[in-house]
Amino acid sequence: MEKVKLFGTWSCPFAKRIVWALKLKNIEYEMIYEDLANKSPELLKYNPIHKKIPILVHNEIPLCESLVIVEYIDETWKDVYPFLPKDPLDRAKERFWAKFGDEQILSSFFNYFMKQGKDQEEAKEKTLTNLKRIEQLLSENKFLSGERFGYLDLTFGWLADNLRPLEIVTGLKLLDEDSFPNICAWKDEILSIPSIQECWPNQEALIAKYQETKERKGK
Ligand SMILES: N[C@@H](CCC(=O)N[C@@H](CS)C(=O)NCC(=O)O)C(=O)O
Repeated sequence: MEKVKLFGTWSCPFAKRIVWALKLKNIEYEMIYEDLANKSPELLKYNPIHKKIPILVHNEIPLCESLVIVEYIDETWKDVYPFLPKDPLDRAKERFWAKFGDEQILSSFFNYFMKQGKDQEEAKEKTLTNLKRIEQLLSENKFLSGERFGYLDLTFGWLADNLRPLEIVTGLKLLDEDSFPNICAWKDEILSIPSIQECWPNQEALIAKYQETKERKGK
């Protein structure tokens, strides 16, 4: 009998990758919500190096780093809804873009909405330049992984669910339909997948969370 536990928070973009991956593969698991201001002894024991979530504990063995966890899930439950393509070259390409997204886009995206002045301008420029590459990737297929939602879409899920709440709270507009039609259509496609819909983060709760962050920073 498989025993799967996920340590995370409801809003962590990295933990959401794992929630979506488990849902797509129909894997039962126990969710353990962490308070990152007061990390549990289990979190510190299971991830002593980075002390971060998400952590997947499979039959008492902990795994850390969301991209590693997604691949582990894919390889372990390989018969149900495979995420990565079979061809090694296609797999390598998806891994390249996933790494690029985490290293070059994710933090500048959040910085654009959270920072001010010059830092914000720089973050905007970097994010838009790099998102243009993602827009291009989507010019041939409706998903980043091709005709079907896959590994690369999972890794970019943070973009789909955080964009609107952040735009609402800050009053800033990052992507519009004219300049980024493919990414805008991709966001809608993702939401039309029933398993994703079921665990789509509550948008009102995300808005409230970002509003609270904004007010705290403004003080
Ligand atoms: N590269 C990591 C990033 C994980 C991460 O940054 N998690 C945040 C929450 S969203 C965290 O645990 N932060 C706690 C801290 O930095 O002390 C991954 O992909 O899993």
